Amino acid sequence: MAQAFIALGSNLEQPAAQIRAALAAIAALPDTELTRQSALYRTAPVGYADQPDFINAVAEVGTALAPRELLRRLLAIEAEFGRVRTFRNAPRVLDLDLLYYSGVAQSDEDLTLPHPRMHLRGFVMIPLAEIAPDLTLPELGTAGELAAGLADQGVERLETTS
Ligand code: PH2
Ligand code: MG
Ligand code: MG
Repeated sequence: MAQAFIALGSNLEQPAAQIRAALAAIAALPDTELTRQSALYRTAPVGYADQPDFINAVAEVGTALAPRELLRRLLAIEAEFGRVRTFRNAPRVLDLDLLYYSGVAQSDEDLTLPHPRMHLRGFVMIPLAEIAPDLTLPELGTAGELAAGLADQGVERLETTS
């Protein structure tokens, strides 16, 4: 089994409920086990500011699916949840990004691993550091170290249980 991390985000149509349902959909993937999940976080929009706050979370899975097959299934879950792609960084009911897959470093047109911008984003690194503070991004540092530098990005942990 490989270890992988997935970022979840939503800012439309009851985002917290979308994220909880998406975690269940990930747990139900074939040959895949949901091993850890972060709390839910309320986060200020990054990139395109004129849209509602997001709910974000990060999940860890153990999986026998290859990276591209896992990505294909994540995109299928997005579609099943009614994701409509309009413009870059637009509001969305569900975004599932493959962040990291153990032992894989690649920069392909359809999939770059580790995710090339994850270390800049508080809405990714702060939930990731909650469940995997020692995960090391080559040449960048650990998730815990990187998250500590992003504390000013408007990321608030929600105390409600999922
Ligand atoms: N996703 C984006 C762009 N901006 N901002 C927040 N707070 N959360 C996101 O998940 C997010 C974003 C593109 O995928
Ligand atoms: Mg994204
Ligand atoms: Mg995406």
